[in-house]
Amino acid sequence: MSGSKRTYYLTTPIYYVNDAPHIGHAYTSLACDVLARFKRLDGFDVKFLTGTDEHGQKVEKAAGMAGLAPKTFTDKVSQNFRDLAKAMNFSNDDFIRTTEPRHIRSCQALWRELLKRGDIYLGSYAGWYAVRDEAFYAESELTQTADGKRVAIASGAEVEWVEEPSYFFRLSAWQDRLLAYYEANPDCIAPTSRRNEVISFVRSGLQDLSVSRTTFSWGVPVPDDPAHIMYVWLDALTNYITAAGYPDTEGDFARYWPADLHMVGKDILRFHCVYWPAFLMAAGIAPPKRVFAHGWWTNEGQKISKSVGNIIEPLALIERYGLDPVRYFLLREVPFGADGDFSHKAMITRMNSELANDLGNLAQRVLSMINKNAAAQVPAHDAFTDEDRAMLDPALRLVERLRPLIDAQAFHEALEAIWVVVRAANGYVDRQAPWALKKTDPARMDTVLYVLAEVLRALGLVMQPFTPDAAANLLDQLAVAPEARSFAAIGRALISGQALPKPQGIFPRFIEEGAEPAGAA
Ligand code: ME8
Repeated sequence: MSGSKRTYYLTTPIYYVNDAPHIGHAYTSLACDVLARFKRLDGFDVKFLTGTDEHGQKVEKAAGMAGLAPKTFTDKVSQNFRDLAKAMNFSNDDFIRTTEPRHIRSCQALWRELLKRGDIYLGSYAGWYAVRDEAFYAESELTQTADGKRVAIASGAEVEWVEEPSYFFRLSAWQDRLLAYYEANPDCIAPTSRRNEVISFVRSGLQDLSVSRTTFSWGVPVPDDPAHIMYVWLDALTNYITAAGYPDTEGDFARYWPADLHMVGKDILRFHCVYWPAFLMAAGIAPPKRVFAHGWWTNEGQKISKSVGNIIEPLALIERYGLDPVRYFLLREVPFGADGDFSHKAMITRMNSELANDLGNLAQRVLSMINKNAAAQVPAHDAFTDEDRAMLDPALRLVERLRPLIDAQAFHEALEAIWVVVRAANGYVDRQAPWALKKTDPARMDTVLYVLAEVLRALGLVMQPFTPDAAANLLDQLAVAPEARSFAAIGRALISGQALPKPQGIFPRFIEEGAEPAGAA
């Protein structure tokens, strides 16, 4: 154990392997990655988990369509999600697959615990099931389409009638305790609109939940009754404790559980905020501290779907715009929690006006002036004027400003807070006009450039979670030592006389094809 370091355990949903990863998957994991990096830089002992959800009818069907045995299929498709994590520069500490032995052991241990405590009983199920959502629906949650199909109102997924022997989880018995848990933990579901949605769903009454299936076999066998496999959501949710070491409740489990945050899309709120805390409380395990449900992306105004054929592939975006601009865009464009629309026009505007013009140009101007006029060294400085202080202080206090915003998952506000400083620095350069001071007052020019170099250092530090490569590049150009890049090192000011490398751009402009001068390329 690493002593007294505060821990922070956060998770992404584990993604179904029936599909190739798309922008929505990248988005959730990106938000977690930024949080994980922020917390590590802020001195926390972080555990960041992601992975793949590989059991259930939906995956079994997809394997069948691909003409492969489920295990062969899931081995192949799970790798796509690992590749995505690498391509997006995600810093996850673990990648869990629900087909792993550690997970099967964990699910079966949880099952035994629930059975022992009387919260699981054998019965039979007759009702509606949507394979696409892997969810049971009550009659009142369904509607009929124009062509006579029965679909879930919430998701539009088609349902089928299922009748089979089934184990049930006594969810109905947990209604009051769930409501008491929400009441006692005001931050356990965010944003507030989602919290209200969950509370009103639970208030409306809960029915016992079918937690096993017998009509197919791709799942975790129920202990001592292998004709049943566990309902895929009971299996999937359990991943969060498996990765913390369950059923061993010492070591990592004692250190990291309860999780600080489950990040999810709004589509899977009920599973995480109703079923999951009920399963855990029923097994005598503490529920997670917080679930944040973010919004959904559409593509140029349209719902993203395989059948429409408008899936946005993260790899194609990265290839076109570069990784860090894509990471920046996704968290800057839309208030985190709300739905958002992806458009190439918006991507290019953010990339060019904010990254290239505001921050990229600032760094380029300052670093090349230092290179040319301050002997390629961190400049010397005199006492700071009030204007220098008014520039420096908010920059050096950015981490304090960002902490509560990151804890609230308000990534867009965090970036806006950083940009307040970026814009102030551009204004400061214009007003101080260091190029003009070169002849009239070179010592003052040095001080101004020193202030700006310090501001760039602060910006480089706080941009690390969002745009890790570009931030590292900026800090390299300021010769900030690797051990001086944590947030605790914000007070380690640049030392005058330190040699600096030759400047290079950090955020290139995006030039649209066809926008080049005629004859170019
Ligand atoms: O639900 N916009 O897996 P899944 C934003 N296996 N986010 C999106 C999105 C979009 N258009 N589309 C998908 C499952 N997502 C289960 C989870 S967890 C114990 C089991 C993201 O592959 C969003 O995070 O269908 C959503 O919750 C998740 O992908 C669903 O991924």
